[in-house]
Amino acid sequence: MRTSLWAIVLSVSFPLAAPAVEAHHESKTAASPATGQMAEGEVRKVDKDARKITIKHGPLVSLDMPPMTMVFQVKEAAMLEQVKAGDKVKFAAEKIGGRYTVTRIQAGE
Ligand SMILES: [Cu+2]
Repeated sequence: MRTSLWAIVLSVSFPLAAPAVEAHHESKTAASPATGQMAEGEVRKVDKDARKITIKHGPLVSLDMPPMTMVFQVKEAAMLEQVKAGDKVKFAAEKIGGRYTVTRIQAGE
């Protein structure tokens, strides 16, 4: 347990140690419009092997979808480590390659 905690500390602190790289990216303002598109939902099932997540979601304005329970792909497998069944989440989804894909997700408080 100690070892993995230390690994997390290392990986989190590393980007902070390189602020010069970030300064070159002036993309913060360009990325901000997506922030308003986070939808609310509740995780029903996480399938790490298939890289899928079942979410009971509220209205998805970006996908023109009413509230429902459905299965999404996830963009990165690591996203499934951040949430578990029963969690209330905020997430963003896009249609990528014909599949509804969660591009960002965070557990709600
Ligand atoms: Cu849906």
